[in-house]
Amino acid sequence: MFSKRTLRSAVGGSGVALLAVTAALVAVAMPSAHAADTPLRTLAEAKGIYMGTALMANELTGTSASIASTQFDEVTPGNEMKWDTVEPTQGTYNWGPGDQIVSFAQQHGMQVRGHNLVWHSQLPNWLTSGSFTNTQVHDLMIKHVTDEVTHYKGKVIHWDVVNEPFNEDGTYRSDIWYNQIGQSYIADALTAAHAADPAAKLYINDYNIEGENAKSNAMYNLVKSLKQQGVPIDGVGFQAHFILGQIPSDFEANLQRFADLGVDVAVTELDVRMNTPATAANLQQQASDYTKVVDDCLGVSRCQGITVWGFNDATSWVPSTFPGQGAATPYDENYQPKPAYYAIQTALGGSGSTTPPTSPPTTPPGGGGACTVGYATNEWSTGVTANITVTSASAVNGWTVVLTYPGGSRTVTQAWNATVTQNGSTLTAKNLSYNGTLAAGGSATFGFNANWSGSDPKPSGATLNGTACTVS
Ligand code: 9MR
Repeated sequence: MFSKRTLRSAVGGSGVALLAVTAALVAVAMPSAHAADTPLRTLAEAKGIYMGTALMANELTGTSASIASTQFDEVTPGNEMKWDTVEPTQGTYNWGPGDQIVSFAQQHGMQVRGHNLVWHSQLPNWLTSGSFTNTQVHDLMIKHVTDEVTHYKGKVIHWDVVNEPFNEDGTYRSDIWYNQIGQSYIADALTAAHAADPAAKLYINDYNIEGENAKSNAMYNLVKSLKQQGVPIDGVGFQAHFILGQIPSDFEANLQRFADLGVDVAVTELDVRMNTPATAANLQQQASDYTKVVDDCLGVSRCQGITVWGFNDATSWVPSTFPGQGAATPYDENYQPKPAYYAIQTALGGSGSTTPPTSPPTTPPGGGGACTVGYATNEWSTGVTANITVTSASAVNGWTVVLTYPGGSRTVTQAWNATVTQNGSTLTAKNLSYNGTLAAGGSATFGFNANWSGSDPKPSGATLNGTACTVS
């Protein structure tokens, strides 16, 4: 099941406490556009990886918040943790925007990828035009890294410590860091970040390193040398800003050669851009491209997860940077899932369809009693994904399933295909508009994600519209 990877908690430590005290009664339902799908995050977790998205502070309400929190279990702030936002004036920190993303993540059981600490871009003017000496630049970098990682200690699980250090030909990028500190800035930044939060996983992140080429060779040699020197480097982020139909055929092999150096790998900023307006054929090609990326990550046991760089075409960075191109993400500008969304879903082991199963089994499982409740879980140290199938011997028009637990403490954070309310050790699931009618012998499936502590036993009892069911 989770053979190759350590399944990580999808919940930040403080998020657990927050949810436990606030959520005595929870009601959650999926947005209707994809209500019948098992969320990507659930499928990803079952495969031992995370499924992330970039998100900006102005996307934390409404439809975008609802899709992001339902479908994804990791968030990368699009801009809110970059130097120009965090330290707009020397030594004065503006944590507000980044904190907003972190608390959204905690409320929804999502991990946070910190992005980023040392980069050539989005630097404040005071730094770039400050005429600092080389030593001063070094000390400013160390202080910024230390202060930011300390501020988010325990809240950010992955950090892009150094972003985009290389040119396309594999030489070091000529920026303030390399020019004034030399290549040792990379080891120094990693070392400072590790000192500030020894538990955070520290990455170097870059684009156009997905296939084997001069740039990825340079990254490979850097990581190899850092490992040999004992510098705290945990992973390499492959941004994966792709052009339609141009996913490198050796992406998986390249991920594997980095993994073989003893580091984790992750797809950190995935999108696949095309000329706009998109054609149906191009959307299908894009779906194949997304499938390949998911397959490539799943093929490498040290691939920790995949983050899309924005989940919808409405807020993607692509059209403003590449005029005439766009449509790069899994959801369209109206927040409707595209073929790419279903491709990701399928590649992660889901059904890839919005249509709920309609053909009931010919024989009701469970020996033909009034109803059966199949209860299957994927459980990790603090969380659980439960998938439930209720089968009714007789036809019903509208269903309410009550699950009674013998103990344990759980807090539901997400639900799909049902509205789930919680009261102590009782969970009540009611059908949504499209799946309330069951023929005799028919089934409905629904599920939820929950945080738990102490223990997480299966339900000891279940009812369907008040009638006792067999729990299996
Ligand atoms: O998505 C970010 C966009 O909103 C900013 O305008 C842009 C400025 O450079 O940065 C975007 O994110 C970049 C990321 O931080 C690093 N890799 C490339 C991404 C796309 O430019």
